[in-house]
Amino acid sequence: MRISGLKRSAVVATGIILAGIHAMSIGDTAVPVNLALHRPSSSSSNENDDHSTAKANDGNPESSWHADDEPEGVPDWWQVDLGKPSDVATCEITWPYDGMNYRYRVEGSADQKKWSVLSDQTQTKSRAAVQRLDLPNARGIRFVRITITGFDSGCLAGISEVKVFSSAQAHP
Ligand SMILES: [Ca+2]
Repeated sequence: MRISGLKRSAVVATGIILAGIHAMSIGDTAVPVNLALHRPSSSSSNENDDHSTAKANDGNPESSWHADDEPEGVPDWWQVDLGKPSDVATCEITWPYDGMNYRYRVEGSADQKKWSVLSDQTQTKSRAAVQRLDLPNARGIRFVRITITGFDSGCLAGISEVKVFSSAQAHP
């Protein structure tokens, strides 16, 4: 735990020279750590390199992953590897289009074999570009997968940004 704490703090405190213990206390108590940032990602399909899977967790809401639109009628998904099992508390998804309805499901797994539904948004009417979800049952989650089950005509299957947090501090 001590080693992982130092690693997280090192990321948060980039550019700031601090003693190890001091940095750890700042990282663990004050600044929420996005567990998904720059972690390895994969997807069902990919439109092109400009909209690669990595664009959905590069920290930039202006860049986005786009799925290929073929074959039609098959749900597309995007997945991130957090690197180790974590107790996840919240997830924030930013869609490429504001004012459009995306329907989706968030699933989690420790091993990519057994998956559980962390949040079912397949019936949502929301048109908010930024969706913040509480995930009360996300224990020991290493892989987070978002499956897009439907969306308004005029937009496409894709994600601008996914953030995953292990504490309630996630909400800005
Ligand atoms: Ca992005």
